[in-house]
Order: sequence, then C-alpha cells, then structure tokens
Amino acid sequence: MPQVTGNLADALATVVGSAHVLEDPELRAPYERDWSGRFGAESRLVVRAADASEVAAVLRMCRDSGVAVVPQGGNTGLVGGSVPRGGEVVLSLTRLTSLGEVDMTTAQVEAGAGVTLAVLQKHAGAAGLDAGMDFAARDSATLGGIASTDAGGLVAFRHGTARARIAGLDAVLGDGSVVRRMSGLLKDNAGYALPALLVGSEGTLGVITRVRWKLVVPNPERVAALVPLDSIEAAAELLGILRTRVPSLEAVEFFLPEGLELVSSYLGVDPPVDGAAVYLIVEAAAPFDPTEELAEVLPEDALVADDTASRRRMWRLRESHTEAIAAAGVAHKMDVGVPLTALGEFLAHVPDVVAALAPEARTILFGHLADGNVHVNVLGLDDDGDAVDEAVLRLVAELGGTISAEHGIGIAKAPYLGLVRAADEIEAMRAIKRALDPSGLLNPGVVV
Ligand code: 2HG
Ligand code: ZN
Repeated sequence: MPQVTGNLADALATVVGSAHVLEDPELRAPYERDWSGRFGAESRLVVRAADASEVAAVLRMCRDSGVAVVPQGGNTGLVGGSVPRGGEVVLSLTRLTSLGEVDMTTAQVEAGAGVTLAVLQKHAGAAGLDAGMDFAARDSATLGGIASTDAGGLVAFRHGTARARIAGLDAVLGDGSVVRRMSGLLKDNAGYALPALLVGSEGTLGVITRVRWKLVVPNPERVAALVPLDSIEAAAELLGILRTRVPSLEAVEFFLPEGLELVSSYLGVDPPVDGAAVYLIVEAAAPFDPTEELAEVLPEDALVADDTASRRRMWRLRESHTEAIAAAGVAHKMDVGVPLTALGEFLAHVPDVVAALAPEARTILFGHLADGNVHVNVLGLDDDGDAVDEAVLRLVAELGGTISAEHGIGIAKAPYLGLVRAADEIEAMRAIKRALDPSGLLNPGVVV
C-alpha cells in the first residue's frame, strides 16, 4: 500500500488517481456547502474513492497525516454534517455505485454507498419490488448518507426509517478496522450489533461503503387525498381514525397555509384548496383499490386523487416545501420530533417563540404528521439567529420530543444534544467514539 511520504494530495492520487483528488477551489466548491446553504467551509481537498479498499487507504493516509476526514454522499444534508468546518479532507462516496442483483429469496439487494435512492427504487421496481423509502431528494441522496443519518422520509410510517431497511453493511472504522456484515440474516445476535451502531452515527465512527437493503412488496393500487382541516387537534383526531381504521395507510403528511401559499407561488399554480388551518396529504396503498376504505373516514371536502398524475400534483405541494423555502432565502432548519399528544401545543407555540426573539422572521411548519416529525423552517434571521434555534429546541425538549427526527444532529444541533440526552448517555457516546475512532479522524464536531 502506498505510504504518505510527502504531499498528502500526491499520496492520495496514487490510490484514487489524480483526476479524483480535487484541489482547485472551483472544483472543490460543490462539495463544500450543504443543501441548507447555511453550513460549509473550505476543505483541504476533495478525494473521490471508487471502492472500499480505496476508502480504507484514504482513511489511513489521512490518519497518518493528521488530517480529519468528512465523509460525504449526495450532499443533500441540512445540518452541516457532511461538509467541511475548515481544512478537512472531504471523502466523497458517490463513485461507489455498484449494485447487485436483487436476491429474490430474501428480497434484499446489496448496493454501494454511492447508489442514489432513485436508482435503488428503479432497480427494485424492475424486480417487482420497492425500496420501502422515499423522499424529495431521491435523485441525489445516496444510500451511504441515508444509512449514516438513519433517514426517514415519506413512508417511514409504514416501512420504518433506514434502520428498518438495512439488513447489513460494510464499513471502515476510524481506527482502520473493517466491519463486514452482509449475510442479511434476520436473526443474528452474535455479539454487539456494530452495523446498528453505525446506522445514524453520521460518519463519526466509520465510513459505510456498502449496504444490504431490505426491499418491500409494492402495493399496486394507490390513492391520495388532500384534506383541509380547521385545527391541528382535528388533524390529530383524524390521524387516530386513519391509523386504526385504514390498514392500507402509508403516509400522513401536513403543511400549513403559509407553506401552501409559498409553494403555490413558487410552482406558479393556484392552490387547489384554501381557507383551512391545516392541510393533510394522506396516501393509502394496497393490493386492492383502497379508495373506498380511505374515503369512508375522510371529511367530505377532501380532494381525492386516484390517478398517478393527480397524485403527483398533490404531492408536489408537500414535497416542494424545501425548494420553495430555499428560493426565498437561507432558512434555519430544525427537524424535530414531538409526541403526538403535544403536537397541537408545539405548533401553536412555535410561531410565538420565534416572534419573541425575531419579530420579522417567517416561520414555515410542515412535516410527517404520522411520525410526529415537524420541520421548523425560519426565514429572515440575522446572525443572532441561533437564539431562535435554541428556544425552539428547548420547547421541543420540554414537551418530551427530540431535537433530531431524521436529518441528524450534524454541527447544527451538536450544542443542544444535552437538551434530550442525559450527561451519562453523552459520555457513553463519547466513549464509543474514542473506541472506534481513537484519533478523532472522522467528522470532528459532529454529534458529540
Ligand atoms: C422533507 O420532509 C425533508 O421534505 C426536508 O425532510 C425538510 O426542508 C426541510 O426542512
Ligand atoms: Zn422530512
């Protein structure tokens, strides 16, 4: 294996080829700022490995040179967890795109960390199966990033978060040792579950190079509905009815009038409904047509979409929130989880909490209602905006929620971990970090 004798870039080039070591600031730039537009800094260089052995060699060289590494997938993160804080090497995994044949006995498939969610969805579809995960960034977000953040998305209610979809993985740990767990066994309790620990560890313990993904059997018949409601309490009540009386229920998402207005004008469309306090998008999918089952419990003014084109139009109103917000400015994003019993109180209080500190700011609230996952986006904050983040996250903690539901802690929320995790628990996390990444090579400043 090549040794680092002089310049790190030259040494890395002997591993990945000089075309994949980017030093030119213009070439580095797309890797240095994340999708939030808020986080990022200059890297020392960007290195694009092609496989697990190159990843291992890159990590060893960086460790030997005392240079920290920020692993990066599709760079769709929103919490600063996959972009440099200043001077690190960015290790891009997007070239790890090998994709195995679907194993029809287990309904599992092996895929490189750089395979995007959309490619996995297509590959699964060709075998008559489905990825069991979906979200708006599907074309760019990669499986390595999805695994390391334990991403959730639009159908987590039915199929769980990434954790539930990952049957195994390969990873290179910070100390250079390798974890290989690709057998995909449902029952395998031999020792500590290291793959489970790596899922959601945000690149702080190891670099995931390959995953074994559990596919699901798709439901061919699908119906969506846009439901206008008078209050968040009415939404919570309807959610209870949907959950218990609609077995084909797949997703229950929500947005509010401010979001609908912003998205409609961004897309240049007339909102199909207005005048409500809360809007839900409900989707059901089953082997039989679930329209009747769903319609039975929905209010009369719900708009039902039973063909693909109208369902897509409906979903665009929800999925385009992130883009419409980004077009309006750089938002502070707080991806939080709140117990459903406290959701009404949370949504009612957040605008006041923000307004008390930043009267001019604009607060957009939307998210995955069935999961209690609210995306708080605040536009128009100045440099002191972190006080707003803290106040919102404190409210979440007081209500028994979590400061990170699906985007991760990153650097955005690292200072606030103590709001929802006890000191002992954080110390246990630090001990794990020291054990698996003793030189602090991987993603410094993220999580703990
Ligand atoms: C979504 O649910 C994503 O659309 C992004 O998690 C949320 O932009 C956001 O805050
Ligand atoms: Zn989300």
